[in-house]
Order: sequence, then C-alpha cells, then structure tokens
Amino acid sequence: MSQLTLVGRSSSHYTRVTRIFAHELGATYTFRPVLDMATIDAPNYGDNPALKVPVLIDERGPLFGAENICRELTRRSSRASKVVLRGDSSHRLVANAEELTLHAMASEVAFITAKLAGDARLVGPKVSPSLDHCIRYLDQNIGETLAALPSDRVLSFVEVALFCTVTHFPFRQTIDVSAWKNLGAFCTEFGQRESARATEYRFDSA
Ligand SMILES: N[C@@H](CCC(=O)N[C@@H](CS)C(=O)NCC(=O)O)C(=O)O
Repeated sequence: MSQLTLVGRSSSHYTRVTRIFAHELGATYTFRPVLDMATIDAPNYGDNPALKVPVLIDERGPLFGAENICRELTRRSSRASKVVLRGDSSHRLVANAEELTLHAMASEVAFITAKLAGDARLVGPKVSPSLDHCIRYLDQNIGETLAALPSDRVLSFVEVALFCTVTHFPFRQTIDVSAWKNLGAFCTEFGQRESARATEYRFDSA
C-alpha cells in the first residue's frame, strides 16, 4: 500500500472522523497539521481549492473531504464489508441521521468562522434554531438509529460523525449539549474505543 498523508487539524471534527476511520481500519498515515487556517494558499491545504481540511494525499494525488476519505480508507481495508458508509443503509432513520449530522457539522463551522470574524450573529438567524432542532432530533432518535445498523458492523460513518460532532461542541464551546442525555450516553460509550481516545481534540502547535 502507498504512503498516506492526512492534511488536517487535531481540533477539527471532520479531521477526527477520518482519523477514527484510519485507526479502526488499521491505516497508517503521516499527519500534516494546518496551523494557520487564515492562509489562502491552497498548497497549505493539500491543494484543496476550497481551502478546507481534511485532505488525504496518496499516489493518485489529493482527495478532498471527510466522506471521500472515509470511503477511500474503507476501500483499502480488508474489513470493508463490515463498514457502513453514508448511503449504505436504506433505513430512513440512518439516512436522516447522516444528513442531519453533516448539517450540524457544517453549521458549527459557520458558527466558529463567524465568531472568529468577531460576531457569531453573522451566520444569520436560522442557523442556531436549525442546529438545536437537529440535535434534538438526533437525541430522540439515536436509539432506533443505532438499532437499525447491522449488528456485525465494525464501524459506521454515522456513528463516527455523530460522536465527533457532539464532542466538538463542548471543545469549541459552541453550544451546550449537556441536556441531550441520549447523545451523551452514546458518546460516553463510543468514547471508550481506542480510536476515540487516540484522537482527542486539541489545538495543534508548531
Ligand atoms: N465538506 C468538507 C468540509 C470540511 C470543513 O468544513 N472543514 C473545516 C474544519 S473542521 C474547515 O476547513 N474550516 C476552515 C474554513 O472553512 O475556513 C468535508 O466534509 O470534509
């Protein structure tokens, strides 16, 4: 297998999703942190024109985006048949949880970006209620969603993304999720995985 480089940030929920996938599937890679997210030079982001992380670089060049990267890591793994990627399940709750989790991830990025620009209200009036409604929905449906996943899975995109999303809120102090007990219990359990422990959020430094 070729050498892999992951361009990302240890403080990024999207990056953590890919690192948990890599850990769980036994993929080794060199981590290249982006220390300054204010820079507008694509080479600093593994040549991602969107100036976003994560990016996976292999012998075929850069691959942009967490979902793509998880798909590629799964493709390379001998355990691929036991991995549930986004869209693999036709169950309505799983599909909705995938969609809403990704929406929550993107909304939080918008929040953080606005906050860094000096005013969290710059995101517009719908983002906060929309995020609250999503988290409420996910909290209410997490039990049935997990039950709808194949019991012999080693990993699912929706679980990894949800774990990374819910644990990111307190890390970045974006919203208070302590009221959402079902999500809290899920994160406590998922957080016991070695892959979760090995990828705890932190800010990279030079
Ligand atoms: N669609 C991308 C989104 C990635 C993304 O938004 N990454 C954040 C880090 S968590 C980022 O690069 N933010 C910097 C910015 O938007 O300037 C993916 O799925 O990977």
